Amino acid sequence: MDKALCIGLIGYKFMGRAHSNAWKKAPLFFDLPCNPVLKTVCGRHAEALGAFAKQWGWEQTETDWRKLVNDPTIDVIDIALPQHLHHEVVIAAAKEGKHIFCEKPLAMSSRQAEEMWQVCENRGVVHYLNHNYRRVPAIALAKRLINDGKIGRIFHWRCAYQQDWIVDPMFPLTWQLDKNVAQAGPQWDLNSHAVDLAHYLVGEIKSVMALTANFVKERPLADESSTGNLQGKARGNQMGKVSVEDAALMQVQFVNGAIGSFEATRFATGRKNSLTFEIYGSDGSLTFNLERMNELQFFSRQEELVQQGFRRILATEPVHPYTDHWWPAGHIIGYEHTFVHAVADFMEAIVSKGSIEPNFRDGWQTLRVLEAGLESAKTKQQVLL
Ligand code: SOE
Repeated sequence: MDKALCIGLIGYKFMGRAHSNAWKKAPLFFDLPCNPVLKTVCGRHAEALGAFAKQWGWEQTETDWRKLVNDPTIDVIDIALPQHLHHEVVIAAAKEGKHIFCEKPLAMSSRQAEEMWQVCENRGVVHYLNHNYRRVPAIALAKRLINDGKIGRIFHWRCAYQQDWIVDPMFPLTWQLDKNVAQAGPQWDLNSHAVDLAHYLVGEIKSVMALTANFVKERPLADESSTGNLQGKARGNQMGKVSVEDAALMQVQFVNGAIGSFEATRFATGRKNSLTFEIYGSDGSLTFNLERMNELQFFSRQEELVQQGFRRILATEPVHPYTDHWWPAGHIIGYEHTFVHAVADFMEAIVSKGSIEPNFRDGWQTLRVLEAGLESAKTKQQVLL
């Protein structure tokens, strides 16, 4: 591992921490073709940024993202910002020839996403969109079983991504609830993950019918210095309008004939970060629950009838995707490991001059589905893609 890859990270809250951890851990657990150097972290508030850099081992700080993007010593721009800032940063970084690791959702619209994808392709830079759940070992195993024909023809996809962090009506109006910054609510934040998984595991979507709901119309304005980690404090008594949906339901048809449903909400009281999916096919079925992320439930019609039934595969054996890099067989891993897997695959793609998925093309395709969902909810009509 002689080649150094200098990283410039923009953003230092929840995702900034998750990404920093991944850059640090990857060389300890993976035999990488290059060595990531935590060079510069960028953010607006110098003092908080300095403390973050010290804690996570970033060599230097920068408060102007344009200077970071123009810095010739930087090889990779890692974007851990809210989505309204992605487009401008990606276009500038790609034009400087930087490889890009970007948090989801990719952009504010599929039009922006398409431009980001095209500019990256034209400049020949590696572009990765961090739908990290593809790199949960149990989900990568589901993909392998599907590819190996164990499920047969897929009939049904059923997915629910449920959280409850804004169920309190006095939870403040953080950026995630502001359309100008977030574009949409759980349809963008949560269904982007779910649609990415559906594309990965089932296939392309050709039509959408949707419904959205807004349960709390106004909330106290947020004290921005207190936001982060899906938390926040009110600035005072002043209220502001919630401009995104609180929940979204979609029903879809896939190109391959399967049908599917998506449920995304921040109002599922008691559900913290629950992502579940079920896939039913002609030869077998798979179900997954992120709250038990090391497990995959598998039903096979190939087995003798007398012993058929859903069985739990613990995806922690050395034969399972990614797991041989961690602990001895049977030892579970967690949320943060998926970011390490992403960073390791991304570095491999850069050094081999290859590509990685999901990338900005995948992000564009996902945003087209999410936009179709919002349009359908508005017009109460089915939208064809
Ligand atoms: C908030 O809903 C959030 O942090 C998402 O933005 C992440 O992508 C997901 O991994 C956890 O929940």
